[in-house]
Amino acid sequence: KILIIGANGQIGTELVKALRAIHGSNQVIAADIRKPADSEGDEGPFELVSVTDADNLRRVFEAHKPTQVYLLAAILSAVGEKNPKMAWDLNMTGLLLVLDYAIEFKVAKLFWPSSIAVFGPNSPKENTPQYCVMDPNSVYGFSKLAGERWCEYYFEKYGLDVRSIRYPGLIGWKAAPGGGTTDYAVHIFHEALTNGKYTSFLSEGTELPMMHMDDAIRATLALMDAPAESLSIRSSYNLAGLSFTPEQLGEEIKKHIPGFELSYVDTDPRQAIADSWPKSIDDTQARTDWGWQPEFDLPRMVEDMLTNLKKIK
Ligand code: VAH
Repeated sequence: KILIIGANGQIGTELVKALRAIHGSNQVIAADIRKPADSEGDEGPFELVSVTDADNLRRVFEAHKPTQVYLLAAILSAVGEKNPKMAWDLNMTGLLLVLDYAIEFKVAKLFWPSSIAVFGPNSPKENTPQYCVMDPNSVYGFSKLAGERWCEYYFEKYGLDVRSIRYPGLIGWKAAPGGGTTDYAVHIFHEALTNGKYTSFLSEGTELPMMHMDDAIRATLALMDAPAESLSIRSSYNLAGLSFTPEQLGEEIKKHIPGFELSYVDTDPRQAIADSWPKSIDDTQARTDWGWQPEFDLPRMVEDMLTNLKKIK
C-alpha cells in the first residue's frame, strides 16, 4: 500500500494519478486536509487528516500499514512568509511525525520533497551545485533545509530509506499551484488563454529553475525505483529541468497566441524570495546515481501546457 499525504496539492494530485495507474486505485491511499473538489472518476481510498494531528495521522498508518509513504503536505514560500510560525510548525511537525511513524510501522520507503528554496543569497547563482553555501532566508526554504538534515539523520541513524528531490518551480496543467513564488509560470497560461494577457508578479529578468510536472513525476518515480545502494545523496537531490525569465516565457507563448500581452507589477513581496534563489541548477549527481534526464524544454513545455489547458477550459 502507498500512502500519499498532501494528496490534493500541486504534486500530490498528479502523483496519486500516476501511482494509481501503476498499482491500481485501491493500493494508493490519498490523504489530505480536504477532499478533492472534483473527485471525478478515479475514486480510491481517501483519508481526511492533517499532518499536525499526531493521533489521527497515526490512525492512518495503523489502518493501512503503508509500505511506501509520500509526505507532500507543506506551506510553500509565499504563504510561508505571511505565516512564518505556522509554516515552520506545519512543515517540521509533519515531517518529524512521519519520520517516527515510518520507523514504527516499518515503512520500506519514504519520499519527502525539498526545493531549490534551500539555497540562499550567498549560494552560487548559476549551475548551483549539490553542495555549497546555503543561507535560505525564507521560512519555507530553511524549513526544507532543516528537513533535509532530519532525513539524512534518520537514514544514517535508523536506516530509514528516505529519499528526496530539491524540486524547481513546477509547471503542470492538471492541478493548480498553491502559495508559491514560481506560481506565476502556471497562472500565465490560464490568463493567456482566458484574457490574452497576464501581469507578472515577478520582474521580466527574473530567471528561475523550472520543470514540467511530467518530468517531475517521472523523476520522483525513477528515484523511488532506484536500488538503494545506487543512491549517494540522502539529504535531497538537486534536479534541473529548464530555466527561463517571465519575458522568455512570454515570448514563447506569443508564438502560439500572437496578441498575448505580458506586463509587470511594480513591486510584490515574492520578488525578494525569487531574487534569493538560484537561476540554474547542477543536477549531475541525479544523472549519475539514477539516470535522470529531463524531456521538456521551453518550446515543448509551452506547447504541452497550452494544448492541454485548451482541452479543459
Ligand atoms: C514555491 N513552488 O514557489 C514552490 C517551490 C522552487 C519553488 O519551492 O515556493
